[in-house]
Amino acid sequence: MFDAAKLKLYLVTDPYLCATFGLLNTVNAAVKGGITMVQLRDKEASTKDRIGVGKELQKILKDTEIPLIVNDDVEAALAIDADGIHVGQNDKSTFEIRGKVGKDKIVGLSCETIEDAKAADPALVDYIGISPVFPTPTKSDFNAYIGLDGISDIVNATSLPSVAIGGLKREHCGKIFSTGCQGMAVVSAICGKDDPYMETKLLHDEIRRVFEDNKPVN
Ligand code: TZP
Ligand code: MG
Repeated sequence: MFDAAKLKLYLVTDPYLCATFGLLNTVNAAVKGGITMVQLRDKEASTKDRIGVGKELQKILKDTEIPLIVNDDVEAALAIDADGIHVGQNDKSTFEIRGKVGKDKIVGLSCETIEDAKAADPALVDYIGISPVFPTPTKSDFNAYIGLDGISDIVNATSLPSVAIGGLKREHCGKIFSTGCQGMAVVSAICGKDDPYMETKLLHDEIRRVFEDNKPVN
């Protein structure tokens, strides 16, 4: 049974943005700062390379409760026995993905519309990624951005837990969580920052503050 609390602060890695500080160093710092889940996302890499990086990430995550999710590449995810896989609407069907990874792996599915969310089958999918909230240079292949209001509409269209992504920064924490989704996923709010540990910690502390106050911040 997937624990939706893992979605709270979800780091999606970008090898190019992370290049200066290093991908592994960035994830290490983010783990210390308080991320709750991490996704290995590298659109250009080979399966072999993803397996190599994935294994290194598993060493970093070894003594933590932080799941490692692999973007798109089922073969790499299975080869390293990752915790799960994240796919988009244009990837293989979640029926096929679930068939390949078995019942125990986490399966995430990107959804850009209410229709996408309604079509996500809770028997096959563990969580949905709602995206993109705002325009972001980190992802270009999307139809329209959905804004904060759009998140609630998609949240309300499904019983699945959800994580919002796309242009999210610390100042959005309050509003993001008041939409009803369970988490925020970020790339550039952590990757490519001079101090990924501090950026993560500030995000983590802000999310905790939002939860403690139980009210949105401006
Ligand atoms: N999926 C939807 S938007 C996005 C992904 C991977 C990129 C988000 O990057 P950032 O830097 O957090 O805006
Ligand atoms: Mg994909």
